[in-house]
Amino acid sequence: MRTTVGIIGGGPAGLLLARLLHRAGVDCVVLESRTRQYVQRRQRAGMLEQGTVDALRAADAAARLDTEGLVHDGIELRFERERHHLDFPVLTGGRTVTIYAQTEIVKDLVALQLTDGPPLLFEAEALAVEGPQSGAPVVRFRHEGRERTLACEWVVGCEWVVGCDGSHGVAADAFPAAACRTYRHDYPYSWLGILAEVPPSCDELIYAHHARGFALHSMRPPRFSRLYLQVPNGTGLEDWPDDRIWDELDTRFTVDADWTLRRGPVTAKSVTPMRSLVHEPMRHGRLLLAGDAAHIVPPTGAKGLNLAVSDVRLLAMAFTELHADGSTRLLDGYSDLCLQRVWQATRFSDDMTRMLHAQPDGDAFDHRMQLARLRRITASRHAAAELAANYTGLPLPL
Ligand code: RFL
Ligand code: PHB
Repeated sequence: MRTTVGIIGGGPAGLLLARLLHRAGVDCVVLESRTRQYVQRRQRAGMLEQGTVDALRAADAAARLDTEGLVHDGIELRFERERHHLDFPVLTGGRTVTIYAQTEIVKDLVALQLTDGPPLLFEAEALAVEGPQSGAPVVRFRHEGRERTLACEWVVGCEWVVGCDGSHGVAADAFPAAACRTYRHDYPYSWLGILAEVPPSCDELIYAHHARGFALHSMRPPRFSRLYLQVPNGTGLEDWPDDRIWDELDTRFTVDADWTLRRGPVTAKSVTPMRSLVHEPMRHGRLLLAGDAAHIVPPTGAKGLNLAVSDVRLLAMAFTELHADGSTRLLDGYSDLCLQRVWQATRFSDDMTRMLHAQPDGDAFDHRMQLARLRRITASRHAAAELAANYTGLPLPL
């Protein structure tokens, strides 16, 4: 098999990149280690920046998003039993965000690619990227992994390889240690997330700071609520029967107002550790990284998927330019351009995370500082506008 751009990973980054390249006339192949069912069911993000929605529209992949996505004009902050609404259009000069699940984006992009797109191989696990500094890097992969015989190994000869293979992928391993650096921070807590079959108890997302820990109310409308609780690292799901989760959510969302959390059957449950990670640079020779393969942010700022989309928007522009006139100008600038935005999103996600979570090793002073930060945001239009500008998404650095 030969192709111009070999894409490892069929998550949102790899699938959107393939769609954009295909429309620009650049041929590519996507290798995805999991099954179609698995990638379409993996519960993750739900909050899309305007730029992400625009990118999906530009890729002609937003038909369902445009009818089923929910436009939100803001978020609610809760602390000390009070509710505070942040009005994004007022604070940002008209910007909004959209609630549409990552599972649905993946379903939409997979369907488009299988109908009229470039090859997308499921159960095709990349094993290694070889020769990233040569003129023709190679991805070794195993297709239909259950057979596990050497004869099942194919070789894709690519002019470029893009690692969109998430935080546990193999593409980043092809960077020589001397040519890269990873910056990492592990937070001392995790999120226990549930999907519940009950209509949301709110019209906008609620970020709640509570002495017992953070809680977030999100949604997968019209029938599902998506909720998260801060829990200690190492928490096992066996310690959290559904009633305990609902009781804890109730406590953390409590306000001195008439508000009730609706309960319903829990259909999915998982625990995710909070961490930040940035891999620098994002290019080595003819190997480029995009999305979670290059950077992870704690989900408190809802930035991970949005960053993945902005990486591939830049990459698609870069390959289109190369295809049109042979210029590698944008490909040469790709890593530096992306990393500017990545570090800003990492900073914002870190600020939100530290401000909203109970700090297990914090003292009374630290807690007062968190409350002072929250009060400042609700009292100062300037402080609120700064949060809103970051939450709704900073512009692409072009
Ligand atoms: P993905 O989605 O992990 O996709 C990578 C794909 O690569 C495949 N793969 C391989 N394929 C072939 N060969 C190999 N060797 C391979 N190794 C891996 C994997 O099977 C997979 O299909 O990365 P991508 O595309 O970069 O997308 C990133 C997003 O998934 C991620 O950043 C977001 O989900 C983060 N995130 C959120 N982001 C937002 O922008 N808004 C949100 O509201 C939001 N909420 C969240 C989140 C992430 C969460 N968790 C679970 C970490 C909420 C949570 C709880
Ligand atoms: C989600 O809907 O899953 C979600 C929304 C906002 C976040 C994190 C997750 O900050």
